[in-house]
Amino acid sequence: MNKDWWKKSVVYQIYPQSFKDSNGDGIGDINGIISKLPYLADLGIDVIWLNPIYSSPLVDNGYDISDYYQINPIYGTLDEFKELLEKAHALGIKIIMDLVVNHTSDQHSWFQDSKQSRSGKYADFYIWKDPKPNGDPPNNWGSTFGGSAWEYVPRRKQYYLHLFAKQQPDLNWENPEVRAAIYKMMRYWFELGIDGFRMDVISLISKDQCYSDAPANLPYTKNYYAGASNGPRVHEFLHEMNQQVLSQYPSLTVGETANTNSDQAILYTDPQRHELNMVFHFDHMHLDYGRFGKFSDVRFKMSDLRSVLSEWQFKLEKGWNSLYWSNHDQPRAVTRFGDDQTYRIESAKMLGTLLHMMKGTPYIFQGEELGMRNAPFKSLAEYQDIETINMIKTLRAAGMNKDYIKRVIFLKSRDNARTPMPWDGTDTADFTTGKPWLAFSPDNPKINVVQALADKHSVYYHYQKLIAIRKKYPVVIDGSYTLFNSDDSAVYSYTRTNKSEKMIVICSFSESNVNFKVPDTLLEKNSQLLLTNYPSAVKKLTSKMILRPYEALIYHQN
Ligand code: TEU
Ligand code: CA
Repeated sequence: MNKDWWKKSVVYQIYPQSFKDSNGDGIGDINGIISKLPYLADLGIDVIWLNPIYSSPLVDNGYDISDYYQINPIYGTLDEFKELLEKAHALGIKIIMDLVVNHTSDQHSWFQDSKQSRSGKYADFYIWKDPKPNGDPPNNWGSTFGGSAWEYVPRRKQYYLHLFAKQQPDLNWENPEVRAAIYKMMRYWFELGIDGFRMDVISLISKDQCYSDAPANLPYTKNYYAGASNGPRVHEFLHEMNQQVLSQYPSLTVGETANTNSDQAILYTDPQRHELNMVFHFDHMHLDYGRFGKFSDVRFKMSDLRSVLSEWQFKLEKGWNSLYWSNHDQPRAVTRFGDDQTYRIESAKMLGTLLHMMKGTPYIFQGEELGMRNAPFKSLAEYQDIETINMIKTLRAAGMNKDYIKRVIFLKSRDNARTPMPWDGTDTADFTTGKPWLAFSPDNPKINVVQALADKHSVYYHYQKLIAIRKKYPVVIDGSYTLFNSDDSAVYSYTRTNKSEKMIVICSFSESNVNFKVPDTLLEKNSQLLLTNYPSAVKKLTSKMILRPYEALIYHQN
C-alpha cells in the first residue's frame, strides 16, 4: 500500500449516536453504520472517522472514556465493530477512531484509584496539586465548559486538573507509565485492524510544569492555553508515540490542535519529524468570534477567510493540510459561511468546491453532503450539549438578554451538527423506529437522503463529483496553490498547477450577480469546464464573466 494513501483520501466523519439506529432505542449504533456503508461507498469517500464509541458515562458524548478497551454497549459489541471493519474494508473504506488521551472519564478505573491516595499505583496518572495556602486552586485557569479547571478532592487534600468538564480529569503525560499504557491501547486497536486515529486536543497534552497563572486578559474558559497548548514536551511525546506505535502501522493520523498556528503546525506534520500526518487548525473557525468566543453573532468576512486558508495552503509546503468546514463541535457550514435561505443549495455546493480543490485531505461531516443547515430548536430546553448548557448559564450570568442568548446558541451550538441524520422525510427520518436521543432538525421533510438521491442537482451529487475529480486529476493532490484576483471582495479564486495541468477554481460569496475579469495569463490555453454548481455554465473560461449568486466553477487546462 502506498505509504501516503491518506493524501489521496476523502474522509467522512460519522457521529455515531446520530447516524443510524438499528434497534429502535433512538441512538445510532454500529449495526446502523454497517447498513449505510453502501451509501458511503456510492458517495466515493475513502475513510470513515468515528467519534468515540468506547465505554463512557457520556457526560461529553463519549469524550469522557471510562474504558479504552470496551465498546459502549449502546453502540453494540466488539464483534459488531470487527464486522464493521471487515465490511468497510471489503468496500475499500478505511476506518479511523478517535483517540481521547488528554483526559479520561472520572469513572475510569485509573482515576477511581488515583483519587484514593497519594501513594497508590495510579497516584500520578493525573495532575494533582496542593491548594494555595489559603485553600484556593493552584492557579487561575478556567475550564472549557465553565468554572475553574481545578477540582478539590478532600481525601487527597489536593486539586486535580480538568481542562474540560470536571468529569474529564487530565492525564499526566509526564508519567512514563501513562504514556506506555496509552501506546499499548493504541496497538490493541491497530492490531484489531483500524487504519488510524483522530487525536483529540492533542496539542494540550504537555503542560508547562510551572503551572503559573494565565495573564488576566485571556478569555477565562481558554486561558489555560497559556500553559497547556503546544507545551514544552508535546513534540517529544508525539515523536515517541510515532516511534513506538504509529511507525509500525500504515495509518492516517490527524491531530486536533487547538491554539496552533501554521508555524507550529509544521512541527507536527513535517514528515521528517515523524509525528503526525496532519492537524485540524481552528484559524478559519475563529473568524466570527466575539466577546464570548465562539458564541457571538459576528459574521465572518470573505477576505479574512481567504487570507487564513491561503496562509495554511502556502505554509504547509512541508507538512499536509486537513480541510474542513464543520464537525461535531461546529455549527453547520452552510449557515455559517453560506446562505442557508435563498441559496442554500448553491452556496453549500460552492463551499464544497472551494474546500475540496485545495491541497490537503478533505473531511465531510455527516449531513454536510445534504447541505444541512443549523437546526432551529424551538426552545433552549431542547439543547443537550454540555458546552451549550453551560454557555447559556454563562451568558445569563453576564446579563445578556434573552434574544441575544437564543440567537448565538442557535448560531453556534454544537447540537446544530448533532441532530440525527435524515435518511428520509418521514417523522422518524428512517433514523430510528423509536424516539431519537436528540430532536430532529425541523428541516428533515425537505432536506434528507431520499430527496438528495432523487434530485440530480442535489448537493450530494455535487460532493460525489468533487470526490471523483480528486481521484481523476493528480493536480488536486500535488498542484501548487496560487491566488488570483486576490483583492476581489466577493470572489475567492485560485489555481492549482503541476507540471502538466492546471485547475482554475472560482467561487463567489455574493448573493447577487458579480462581474469577474479573468487574467489574460489564464486564457492562453484552452480550458474545459469540469464542474459548476448551476445546472449549466459557460464551457470555456472567458475574459469577462458574470458570476451568478454563490456560483462555483472549476476549469481544467492541460
Ligand atoms: O474539542 C476540543 C476543542 O477544541 C473544543 O473545546 C472546542 O473548542 C469546542 O468544542 C468548541 O465549541 C474536542 C472534541 O472535539 C469535543 O467534542 C470535546 O468536547 C473536547 O475535545 C473534549 O474532549
Ligand atoms: Ca441503537
